[in-house]
This record gives sequence, C-alpha cells and structure tokens, in this order.
Amino acid sequence: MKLDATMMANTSNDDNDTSVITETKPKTKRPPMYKVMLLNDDFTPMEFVVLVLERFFGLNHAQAFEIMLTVHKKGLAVVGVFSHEIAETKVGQVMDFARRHQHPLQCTMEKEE
Ligand code: TYC
Repeated sequence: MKLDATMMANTSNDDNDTSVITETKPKTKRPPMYKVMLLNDDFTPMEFVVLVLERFFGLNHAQAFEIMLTVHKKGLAVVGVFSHEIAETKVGQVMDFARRHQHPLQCTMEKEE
C-alpha cells in the first residue's frame, strides 16, 4: 500500500526543528579605562608639578604648564587615561616622587564611565 502523509510518522514540520537562528554577540568588550588626576594643594611648587607632568606623562613644557595651571585654578584635572595597570603605575610613580621630595601632591585614579 502507498503511504500518504497522514499515515507516515513524523513527516510534518510542526516539531522543533525549524531554523531558529539565535545570533550571539561575540564578547569583545574593551577593558575599562582609568582617568589619572592631579589634585591641587597650597604647598607643592608649581615647577615641581610641571616636572611631574613632563617626566611621568610625556608632556612638553608648554602642555605641562597649562595642565598644572588648570589644576591650580580648578582644583584638579585629568592628566591622562590609561589601562588599570598603567594608571596604577603612574599614580604610584607620582606619589612616590612627591613623597621623596616631601611635597603633599596627590595623584588619584578613577574608572572612566
Ligand atoms: N597650588 C600650588 C601652588 O600655588 C601649585 C600646584 C599646582 C600644586 C597643581 C598642586 O597639582 C597641583 N604652589
């Protein structure tokens, strides 16, 4: 006997084998970046801050002077944005250098949103 569709098992297409394409985004999130900031105080000499900006942040004298003045006038300024590891290194270098010269200069880092 010839079988028709109603007699054949599992020939209809109403089970779950239809092509449902679930696209997933490849996980390529960039790592968070961190702002490194200098804080103003009343005691650290301006020239010392300029030296810090030249030595540890690769700024030329004019750029360093400008950022130092921004910190002096506004209270703080972002001096660079780095990976967590690099930011930590910069903060450590500045804090160590300031401490060795007995200046109260403060350098901090904060996650960039
Ligand atoms: N305010 C300091 C002064 O008048 C200069 C200064 C600038 C200090 C920037 C800290 O992060 C700083 N000598």
